[in-house]
Amino acid sequence: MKKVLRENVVWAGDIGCYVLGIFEPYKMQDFVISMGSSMGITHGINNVSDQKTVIFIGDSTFFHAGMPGLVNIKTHGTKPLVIIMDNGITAMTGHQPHPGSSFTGMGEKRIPMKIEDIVKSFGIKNVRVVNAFNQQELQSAIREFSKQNELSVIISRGMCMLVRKRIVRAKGGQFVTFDIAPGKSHRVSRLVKEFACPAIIKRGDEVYIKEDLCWGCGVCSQLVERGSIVPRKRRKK
Ligand SMILES: Cc1ncc(C[n+]2csc(CCOP(=O)(O)OP(=O)(O)O)c2C)c(N)n1
Repeated sequence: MKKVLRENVVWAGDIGCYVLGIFEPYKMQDFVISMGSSMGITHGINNVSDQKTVIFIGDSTFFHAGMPGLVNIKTHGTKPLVIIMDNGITAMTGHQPHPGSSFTGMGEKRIPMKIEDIVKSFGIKNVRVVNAFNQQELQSAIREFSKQNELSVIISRGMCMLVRKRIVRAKGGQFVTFDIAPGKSHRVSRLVKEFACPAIIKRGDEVYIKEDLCWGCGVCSQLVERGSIVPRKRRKK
C-alpha cells in the first residue's frame, strides 16, 4: 500500500492479525475500535472529509460485522478503498472456521461462501481478487483502483502461512523457507527497517533470515533485486 499510495491516507483499522500494522514502520491503523467498525467509522469520515480512506478488514471480521457497514457505504455513496484480507480462517483467535472456510467447526466439509460473490451482490463494481503473496498483482490492483474515485474492494487472498506449514508437514512435505544469497546481504539490509519481518535480522553489518522464524511467504524476495533472496537450500538428512 505504502509503495503505491504516497498521499496522506486515513488508514482504517479493524481487529485480526493485521492489527499488527499499527506498529512501526507501517503505522497503518489510525483507529481500531471493535470488530467490523472500520466500515461505519470510515463512512462517517468520508462524509466530513475529502481525505482518501483505506479500510483493512479480515475475512472473519467481514463476515462477523463488516458486511452491514459495507452495505451502508454502498447505499449512501462514500468511496473508500476496502482491502479484505482473506486467509480463509479466523487466524488471530486460533484458526476457527467462518462462513468463507471450507469446513465447519466440527471438521466437516462444506462449500465456502465467496467474499467476491457477496461484495458483487451489493452492486459494487470495482472488485478484484489478488494473490496476497504476489506484490505485482497487489500493487497493480491498488494502483488501478486508487486512481478511480469509486468504492473499490480488493480481496487479498492467501492461506494463513501457519496453516499451510502444518498441512505441508502433515503430508510429510518439505516446507520451503527463504535465505539471503551469498554476498547479497547489503542489497537487502533496508528490509530490516522497511519490511520489518521478524525473521529478517541484522547482526553487525550482516543481514540474516532466521530459518525457524521464516514462514516461506516469499514476499521479501519480491521487494529486492532478483536473486538476492532465494529459496533456502535444503540440508541433506
Ligand atoms: C465482538 C468480538 N468478538 C470476538 C473478538 C475476538 N477476536 C479478535 S480478532 C478476531 C478474529 C479476526 O479474524 P480475521 O478478521 O479473519 O483476521 P485474521 O486474524 O485471520 O487476520 C476475533 C474473533 C472480538 N475482538 N470482538
